[in-house]
Amino acid sequence: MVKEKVNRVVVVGTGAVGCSYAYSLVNQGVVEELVLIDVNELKAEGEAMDLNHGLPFAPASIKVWSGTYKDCNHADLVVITAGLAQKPGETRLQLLEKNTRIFKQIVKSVMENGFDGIFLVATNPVDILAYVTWKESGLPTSKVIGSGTVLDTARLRFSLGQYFNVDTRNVHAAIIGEHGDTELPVWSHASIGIEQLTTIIEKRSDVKKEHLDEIFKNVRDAAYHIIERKGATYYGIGMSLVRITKAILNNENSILTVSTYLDGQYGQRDVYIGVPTVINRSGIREIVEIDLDETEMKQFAHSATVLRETMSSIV
Ligand code: 6V0
Repeated sequence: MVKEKVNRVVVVGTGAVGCSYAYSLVNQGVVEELVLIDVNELKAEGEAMDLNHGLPFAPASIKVWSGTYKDCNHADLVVITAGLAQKPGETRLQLLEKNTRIFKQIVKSVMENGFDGIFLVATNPVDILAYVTWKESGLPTSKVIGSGTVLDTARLRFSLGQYFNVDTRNVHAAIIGEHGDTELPVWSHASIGIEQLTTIIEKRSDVKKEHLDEIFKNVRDAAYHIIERKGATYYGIGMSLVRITKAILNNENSILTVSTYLDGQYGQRDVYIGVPTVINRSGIREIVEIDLDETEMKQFAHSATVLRETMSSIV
């Protein structure tokens, strides 16, 4: 009998982010098999037990277990959320050295077991750790994806939805660049429903560019604000990772601002950074190169330079 192919996702790192992702995945019925791995084996085991007890209420049947790197052999997607989290006042880039060491070990263990699927990286600094994952894995760039500015874009869409009092899903706007302090909003291509934001600003005296700048600042600094209050951020990223997972496993050709490798696009080379990309079952199908205005282009180049400089110290 031919064994039917099932979608298997392996999550490495069952901390707050990994578990929020797993919980959201189970609740949305996205995969058939979910494997949890953590250096703290008991934690992974406990999380698998807890998730299993909710399965009678899940929308689809799913097998969840705490596993080992051997389980990566048949995995379609390995999602890495392992590592150390950002401490209050600590920048994402400061986490770099500690998490790079952890990543090299994890990627090696995954690859040693014959993995030939797609890596999705969430650990910070995500752009750099996606680059490290690509280098260490030897996989093509299309198969190594960072969560990039998908969460930041979601935060912007939520905040603009609040500002204009419309459904956040009708807000079309994006944050690109580093997932961090040098990221930027692409105001030149934002729209509310099908109306360009630039037109709305010209037309409506109550909508001011200063308000939008303030919204962006709050989005950019959202992680700091949340960490000050509750110590970590995890639900938003958990759901962002599920969104990317669906785009991959359901072969959606969705456009999401993930972190991907640039090889000349946007005038940049040899850097992983958040840009709009078309994602499907093969991973990154293509990078969408939108025409940025002059200011945006400069900001983007600055963001890429900061990432490349930081990376050169470790890769
Ligand atoms: P956490 O709750 O401390 O969980 C981390 C987990 O990783 C723990 O369970 C550890 O035991 C485990 N771990 C550590 N080393 C290893 C290893 N070698 N192998 C396997 N597991 C290991 O952290 P949290 O889940 O809150 O955050 C995880 C990462 O996600 C951090 O780097 C955050 O900064 C990052 N985030 C990324 C976001 C994004 O938009 N990309 C958003 C929020 C957080």
